[in-house]
Amino acid sequence: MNEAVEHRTQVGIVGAGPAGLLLAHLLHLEGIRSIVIEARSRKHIEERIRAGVLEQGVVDLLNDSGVGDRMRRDGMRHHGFELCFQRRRHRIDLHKLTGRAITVYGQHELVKDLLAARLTLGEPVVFEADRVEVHCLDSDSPVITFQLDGLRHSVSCDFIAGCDGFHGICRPSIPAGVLRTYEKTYPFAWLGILAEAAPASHELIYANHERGFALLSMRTPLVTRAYLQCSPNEQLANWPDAGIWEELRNRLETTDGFRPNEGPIFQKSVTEMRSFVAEPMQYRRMFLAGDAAHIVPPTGAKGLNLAVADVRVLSRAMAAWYRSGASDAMERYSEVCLRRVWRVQHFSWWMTSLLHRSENSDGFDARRQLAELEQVITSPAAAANLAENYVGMPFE
Ligand code: FAS
Ligand code: PHB
Repeated sequence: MNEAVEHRTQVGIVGAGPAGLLLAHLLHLEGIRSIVIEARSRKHIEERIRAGVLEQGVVDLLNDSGVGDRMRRDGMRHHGFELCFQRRRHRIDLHKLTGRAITVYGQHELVKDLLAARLTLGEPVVFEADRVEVHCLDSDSPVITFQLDGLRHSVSCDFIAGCDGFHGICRPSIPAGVLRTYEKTYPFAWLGILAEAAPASHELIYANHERGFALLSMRTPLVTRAYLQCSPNEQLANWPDAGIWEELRNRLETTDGFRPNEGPIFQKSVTEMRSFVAEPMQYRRMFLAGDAAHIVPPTGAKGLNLAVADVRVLSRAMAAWYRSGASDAMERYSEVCLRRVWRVQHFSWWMTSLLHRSENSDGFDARRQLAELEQVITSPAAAANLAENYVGMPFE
């Protein structure tokens, strides 16, 4: 094997999703050098359609860190959303209940903003890195190696941030016996679409229906984002546009005549549903952040927001270490992040179990759900609990 090209940096970041790119940016603002190593192409990660809702705290962090310009211009600030059940819609007034709001802004747009900031600064991002591996995790200088254009590269770091998502290599590189993992799978998935159709509602609508869950969201005033509960191994070939619109109509129509606007569907995907946590979120000088450490069902719109919360904690802990050598924040990284992770795990599980119908569930579950939905729309305390979790708990 030909010799590797040697590099040295302070923080090696694996993965250029929201977690990796925002961490790199926050570290830059603290004067800390990093390199981001990404397996896919720039085009792929900028076009990968995923999350759509940002918590108030995340919006504030992005604005405060100087990457919020396009989000302020194109993002849609929402003061509420609607719950739809028994063919009636009921508004949850987030702003009245919490004084805060959410912003609808596609994750791929945020990735574009973070990448543009990184590249404008001339900071290193490696795309299409092959055979990425982490080494020397028990040393004070862990190493990331990768192949690029036939050349092997080796990056020595003070720290590694594993921001490589659920299917990445960092978490599995932690020695056996160190991690405790917690997992729950769900007997359904989400079929997601993007369509050239003006959203029929100016706010999101979450529907509990006997045929299954549906969500009407948006990306722009002319693009509808929508989801349908489907089976876990759904084949997109079984879902022509007409069938998708028929099912969305079935599940979202209300007695006052509301129905979704329809139009050409230009993106379809199936998202599996799982709850997952790996504890601790660190091993020696490697720290896991975002989906590399935890996964939530997307019902509560939390995956991306939790990733941001992790890297906010990690960047501050690293800044303290470089500033004064203090390591207590680094040592407490998992403990601090996991408090929010488990709060969000519960909320995401709760919202999923409130709105989805399992095929093998008996009538009890359906009636239980309707009773809880009735309570949420009639009890200010129940509505406030939902609203506080949905807009996002304040950062510690
Ligand atoms: P990401 O997975 O976004 O990024 C990880 C990055 O690491 C990727 O760019 C990947 O290419 C790279 N990588 C992986 N292995 C690597 C390796 N070996 N070497 C180098 N790079 C590597 N959340 C919501 O709130 N709402 C939603 O509607 C929603 N929809 C989703 C749909 C799908 C299909 C998926 C998978 C997730 C969805 N999520 C949703 C959750 C999602 O938004 C995540 O929470 C968010 O992407 C987390 O960001 P990261 O932790 O950066 O992980
Ligand atoms: C989205 O717009 O992609 C979205 C919105 C709310 C969710 C999940 C996804 O709960």
